[in-house]
Amino acid sequence: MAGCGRSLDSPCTLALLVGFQFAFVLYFSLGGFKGLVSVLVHTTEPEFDYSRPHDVYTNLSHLGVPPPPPRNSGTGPPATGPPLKDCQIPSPLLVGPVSVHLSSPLSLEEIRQRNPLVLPGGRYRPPDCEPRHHTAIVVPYRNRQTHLRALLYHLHPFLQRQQIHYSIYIVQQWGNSTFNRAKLLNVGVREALRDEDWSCIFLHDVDLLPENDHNTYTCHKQFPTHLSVAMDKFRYRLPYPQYFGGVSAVTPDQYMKMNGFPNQYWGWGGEDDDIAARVRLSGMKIVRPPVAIGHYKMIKHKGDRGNEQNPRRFDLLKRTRLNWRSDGLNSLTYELLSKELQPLYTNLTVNIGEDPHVPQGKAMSYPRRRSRQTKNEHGTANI
Ligand code: UD2
Ligand code: MN
Repeated sequence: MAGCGRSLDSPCTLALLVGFQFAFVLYFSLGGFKGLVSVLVHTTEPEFDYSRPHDVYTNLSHLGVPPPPPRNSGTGPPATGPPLKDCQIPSPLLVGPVSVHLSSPLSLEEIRQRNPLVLPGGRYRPPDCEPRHHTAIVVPYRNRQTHLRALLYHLHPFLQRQQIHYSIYIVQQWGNSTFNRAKLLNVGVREALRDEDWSCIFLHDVDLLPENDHNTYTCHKQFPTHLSVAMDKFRYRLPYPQYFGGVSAVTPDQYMKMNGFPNQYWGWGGEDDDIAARVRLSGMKIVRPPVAIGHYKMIKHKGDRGNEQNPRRFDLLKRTRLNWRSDGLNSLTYELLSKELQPLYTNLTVNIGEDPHVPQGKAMSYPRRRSRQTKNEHGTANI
């Protein structure tokens, strides 16, 4: 070719060098190999700008009011209005990233005032459209008042914008025995299903706050879902592929199929991995929202008294394959001490029994139960 000699300063060699330099700069400005791949092979991962989040109460004043009922002629059965149209998918009220305030949440009364459409028991149904999803949110709980207020402040407006029919259940472990998260979840699922034919059940840590309202609190038809895929605590990455802790969701059918959750994990750890193993052993798999959507913040906290690391968790996990059919929903026993419809949640106080590995009398010093007529932390009497 004319002009393309063999010497280093030939125009061809120079053009080649400039070309390489340009490619090199482009490669790194696109974020290396990963970035290059995502540009060449167009990925469907959605993009959100988390640096400019919306207030979590945005659009709440736009929640529709129900159409007025038709006038009654005076005789005959009360008139019912025309059926509501189905809620839109996705909800037109969604805003994407929302800001999360972790410190000094409002009082329960102030939160109630900011959520006037929430009914006693922490229930909500969109007033102007027929919801397509019916979700119970079950929170295992003991002695985390500040976290509970932060969760309620955040979750109510978040869920109302999603236009779903929902209710929040706080399953409070009564007494001084070791905490048992998975057993409390079993109780919550069973009690919630006594109330209503929920199509989806969320298992929700009290200290996790979702950061993007496109992360809808609904279930996958076939498989259990793990929602908290990107937490600030783990630098917004999934810590390991089978991870199922934090926030997850099952349909009642999926829950029955895996025989619920284990009852034998007393203390911190292991139960989430057992649940993930049950999903696999019962022939299902875990599905997840994209990392860009499944953002959560966890309220920082120390370990709780009465929820020390469970030293038996590794042994238990080795036996999940043998135990999952006999330990779970079909072996669940508990005593429901009270059920109260609080303004922002349904409170279930339950006696789930004692950790069999802690000798009696060595449990932590919570006030022991004298009679069934005790006061709980909400100041209401347990019946
Ligand atoms: C991780 C998991 C959690 C669970 C736990 C091991 C994440 C984000 N979460 O949480 O799902 O698998 O490890 O058991 O990875 N709780 C109380 N009172 C107590 C103790 C616990 O209410 O005294 C409840 C509360 O809802 C809390 C949850 O149990 O969020 C999990 O306990 P944690 O927050 O102490 O454990 P953590 O953050 O290591
Ligand atoms: Mn936590």
